[in-house]
Parts: sequence; structure tokens; C-alpha cells
Amino acid sequence: MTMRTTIGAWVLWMALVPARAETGRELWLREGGGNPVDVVAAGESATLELARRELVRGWRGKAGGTVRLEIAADAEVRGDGYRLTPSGVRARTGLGLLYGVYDLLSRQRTGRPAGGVSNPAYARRILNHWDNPDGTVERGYGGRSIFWRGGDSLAVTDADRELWAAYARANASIGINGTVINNVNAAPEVLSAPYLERVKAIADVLRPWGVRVYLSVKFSSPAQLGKLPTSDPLDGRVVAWWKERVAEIYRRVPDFGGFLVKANSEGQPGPQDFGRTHADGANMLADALAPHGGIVMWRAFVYDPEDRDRARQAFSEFMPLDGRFRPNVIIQVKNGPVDFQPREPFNPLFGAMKKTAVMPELQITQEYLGHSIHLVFLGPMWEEFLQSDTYGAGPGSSVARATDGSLFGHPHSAIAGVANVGLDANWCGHHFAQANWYAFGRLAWDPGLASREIADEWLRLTFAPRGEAPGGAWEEEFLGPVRGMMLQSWEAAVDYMMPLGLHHIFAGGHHYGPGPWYAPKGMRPDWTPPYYHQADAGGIGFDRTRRGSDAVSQYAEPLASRFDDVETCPEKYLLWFHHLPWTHRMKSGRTLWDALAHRYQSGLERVREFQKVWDRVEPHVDAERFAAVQSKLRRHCRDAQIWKDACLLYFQQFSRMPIPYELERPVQDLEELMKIELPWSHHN
Ligand code: GCW
Repeated sequence: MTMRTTIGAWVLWMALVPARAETGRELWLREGGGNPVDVVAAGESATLELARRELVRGWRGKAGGTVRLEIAADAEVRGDGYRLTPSGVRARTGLGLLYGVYDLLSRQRTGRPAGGVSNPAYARRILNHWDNPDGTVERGYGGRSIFWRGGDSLAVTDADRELWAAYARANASIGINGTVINNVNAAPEVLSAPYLERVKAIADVLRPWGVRVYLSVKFSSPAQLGKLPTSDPLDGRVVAWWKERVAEIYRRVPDFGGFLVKANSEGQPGPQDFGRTHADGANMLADALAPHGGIVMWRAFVYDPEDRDRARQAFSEFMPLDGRFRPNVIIQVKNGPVDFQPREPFNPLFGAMKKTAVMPELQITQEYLGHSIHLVFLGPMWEEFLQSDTYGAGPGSSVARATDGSLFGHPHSAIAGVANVGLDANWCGHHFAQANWYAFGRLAWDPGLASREIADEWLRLTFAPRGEAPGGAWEEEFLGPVRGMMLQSWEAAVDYMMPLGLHHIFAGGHHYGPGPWYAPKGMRPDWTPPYYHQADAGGIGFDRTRRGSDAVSQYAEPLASRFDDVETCPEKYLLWFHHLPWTHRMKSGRTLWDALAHRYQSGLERVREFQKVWDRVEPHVDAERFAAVQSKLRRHCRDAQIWKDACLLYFQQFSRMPIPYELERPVQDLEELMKIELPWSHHN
């Protein structure tokens, strides 16, 4: 039985047919080499139609084979999960079938065997776009916003619809089913009628692909947009205003996902402005959304300038409220307790907040990891984070299990990633930054995946010769070395930027280059690097032990004691938790100063190695992408050298110890490095 062709979807489809040059536009969904296939599917829906078309377009199985797409109950399949059967895909929902089709096609392309059940770990797998109405993207390095144009141009064009469909398709192919389309530093006008019309248009395009739209809202919208005298969440007029706005949204977008809120954080308004709590604020919005099935994602990214340790803040403010939130509220918590640093231990709220649903927020865009200039694959960082044992319900309480519903039952589970997508031809600015978008989607579906597998899949899909099953020389000469480079790239970045637990020593503003010295007069201390590194003649590091800020005590045992004791604290977090003398003996026998210098050197050396790896694979890569990545790597290498020289020369003023003689000497002067203004602020 065949399905009716949805004309609208077909028009969009034609627009997606790619050009052949390797611009990176096609992401991991490159065309080529499809065989004829018969698709048998019962029922009809726009989503099922998309599933059918994907098969017709990308089938690499037996020519003339038959694939059955079947909606049926299956005891092992949950939500939008699916089962790959010998004859095709079985799922409970049309979206499940679409996901199954993508999996099937990906397995054909990567040579992995097909079969079995796959269920999503998190129910909501969401991108957060920090996109502003004027078309700029906060911390975006892949070009301007794909959703907002700026000026008064809210009118929706065909080109907009094509773009959004291509975006939705990419998300659907990796299981992402939600998107917050505006910045958490939200503009009140997104809730006004002209904006909501555009929101509706976006939602209409995304819907067949199973991607729901959410909005960030500003807590003071009732006063700013509604002209009410207050935005107090307990004021009846405010409550009524939000209810009416929410109803207005659902009239246009019946499957609207809900709100994301940044409140009482970095100057944003919030319930505390009216003497109310985060729970009062979140619950008021949750009550407005509940009748329509919407949720509130309330961010725990808060830090008071008065607190003696910023890393303690989210926990201190939110733990007392555990259990006081409505069932349709999820607390959205960044992976680390400070702010998306190159490496942080997990935020202690994970595993501790048990009576309220908690969702991880990862940062796909590389605000603190080299923008779209450095080649940094974030899979290993997220793997480390998701697998960290919180001990929240005894051993085996990984962050993933503490948030995906396995350990603590809540009505909703979710995970978010701050998107790295923009109008650039290759979407993300750097070809390899696409791998981070891909990895986020794959881990949101299955947080147990190893980053090695993810890198492998992504490379095969993105770089294998078009239309051919990858194998032989390509695997040996391209896949192996490039995968190795990806898997080392995050640790390399940690080493040339902030090894051994150092954090937030960026120059202010752009967060790209080093600025351990950066401390303009009058700036709040927790916005300056010296607050974090605490370097002085006596040593370096932030004392968060029981004798210091006592942040360690926010972790469950045995972690609290393990982090507290310098002997048992993992070296990767050493200076996060301890202030130690420069002469402190490391496990290797080196002094802390020498170990630090070795780390900086080895980080830099690995980037130089990456250059060699890339140059060697030239015969296996198209000219366009080869040249683009090569050029980014040159800059990456130069800037890694700047990181190393700047940090070592700066810290040496306190350690007064020689850079170990076996290491390369700095090649730049500290005074010159300190003068660099913002040559790195440009996104590419
Ligand atoms: O990491 C910091 C960024 C801000 C961002 C903030 C947040 C959207 O520097 O640009 O604002 O976090 O997450 O709210």
C-alpha cells in the first residue's frame, strides 16, 4: 500500500537535493549510491512520508529489496524507540519509524550490522539556541541566526522554510526532538504577536520531523511587554497575563514544548526581585503551561557576587528547594559547577536533587574551547561527565542514570545542548564542529555510547568516499589517524589551556585567548581569572577543601573525602579543589610547576601532531574541506602556542622556577601577549 504524497513536503524535499561540491552543507547525510527499494507502509502521515522518502533516497541495501515500515505495539519498544527487524522497522509512532530508518541507513553506510531494539534514554533531546531577534548569536561561531533576521524582517520566506527543513532533518537523523529557538538572555518581544507568527511558521516546518519548538522567556515580560506594574509571580494579574500568553502560543503551536528560563542570573530578572523563590517563579509558569502539556526548564546557572565560591552557588540555592517544584518543571543544570569550562568535575546537584527532575545542559558551541577555530571533539568530555558516578543513590549512580529517569522516577526527562549552528555554509564554522552536534544527538539518545564509536560513525558518514562502502585503505589511512586525532583533541585543549584543574583563566569578553592576568579595576572578582587560579608566591589553585570554601562537601561520599584529600583527588581536578605550593610533588615525582609546564608543552605538541595527521590524509579528502581544516589547524597551532607561552610566563612570575630545561622555551614575550586585544574575537 502506498501513501499519499504530501505536496508541501515534496517541495521542501526538492529544495534539499544537494549540490555535489563538498561544502559541508550536507553534514553527515551525504548523498550517493542509493539502490532501488520498495517501501511498504501502512497508514499515512507527514512523518511516515518522510521516512519513506529517506529510504528511497538513501537505500544501500539489496537493489530491489523491500522494506516494511510497521506501526505496532512491541513490549520492548518505548516512546519513539524502534526495532530493526529482518524486514524493516517496527515502532509505536511514525517518528519512531523515521528514527529507525535513519539508523538503518546509517548502519548501511558505516557497515555496522542492523538489528534489535533502540529506545531513547532521555524523552526530550533539545538544542538551545542563544539566538537574538537581531540575528546575532550569543557565543555563536557558525554565522548568524538561522531563525531570526534582525530589523523588522519577521516575514517568512521560502528560503527560510528550506533552511529550517534542512535543519530539522539533520536533527531528526540523530534523534533530537526539540529546539529552543531564542537566547536564554531573552527579549520580551518574542511573546508578541508578530514574533509568535514566525514561531508558528518555524514549528510548522519542524513538526513532521518530530522537532518541537520551545521558547526562552524573560521573567519581567508581564511588566515590559504587558505593561503591568509588576512581574511578581504571586500577583494575580501576572498569573493571568502568563496564562493568556501561553494560550496565545498554543493557539498557534498546539504541540509547543514549553519555556526555558534564565532568572536571577547575570542580571536577568527573576522571582527573587519580588522576594519570591525560584520555585515560586517556576511553578507559576508551570501552572500556566500544564493544561496544554507544556514544561518549564528552569536554569540553575546562578551565582551571587557575594558568595565566597561561585562553584557552590547552584547547589546552595537549589538544594533547599528540592521537592518544591511542580511535576512539569525540570531544573536545567550545566555539566560543571562553574561554567562550561574546558574541564570541570560534575555539578554536585546531579544525583543530589532527587525529588525534582534535573536535566544536564551541555555546551556544543565552543565558547571556552576555541570557538570554531580549534579542532576539539567534545564526545570524550561528555562521556566523562555522563559516566561520572555521583553516588547519589549509592555506587553506580552515574550522571546519566541520575537524570534519564533510571534512578529517580519523574514524569519528564530531558537533556539540552547549546547549539553551534548558524548560517555558515557548513552550519558550524569548522567542519569538525559538526561532529559535536552529531555527538550531542547520539548521546542524548544513548548516553552509554562511547565517544570512540561516535567519532567512528561520524567520520564514516561525513568523509567516506561518496557512494562507496568505506573500507581498506581508507580505513587504515584516513579513519584510524583522524579518529585518533579527534579522540585526543579535547585532552589536548585542556592541556594547552587549563591543565590539572585550572579553570576560567580566559581573557574577558571573548573567552577565546588566555588572560590569567585579566582583572580590570572594579570588576566583580568572580569575573576575573585571579579569583579562580589564586596564584601567588605560595602556590596555585582554588582551595575548595573542608579547610577552604568546603565545596567538596556538596558531593556525596566517598567523593567528598576523595576530592578533599590531596592524595586521593584525581590529578585532573587537582587545582580545582586544592591550593598547592609550586613545589608540591605530583604522582610522577615532578614538582607541580614542572608538571604544569609539561602539560602545556604536551598540549601544544599534540596540536602540531594534528597538523601532520591532517596533511597526511590529503589524498583521502576533497580539496575544499581539506584546505579549510588545514587552515584552521594552522591558526589552532599558533593560538595553542600563545596559550602555553602566556600562561607559563605569567605563572612563572609567582613560581620563580625555571621552565624545565628539556622543554621548548617560550617564543613570545609576556608583555606582548598581554597587549593582544581581540584578534581572536572574529568567528572565523
Ligand atoms: O557561559 C556564559 C556565557 C554567557 C551565557 C551564560 C549563560 C547566555 O558567557 O554568554 O549567556 O553563560 O549560560 O546564561
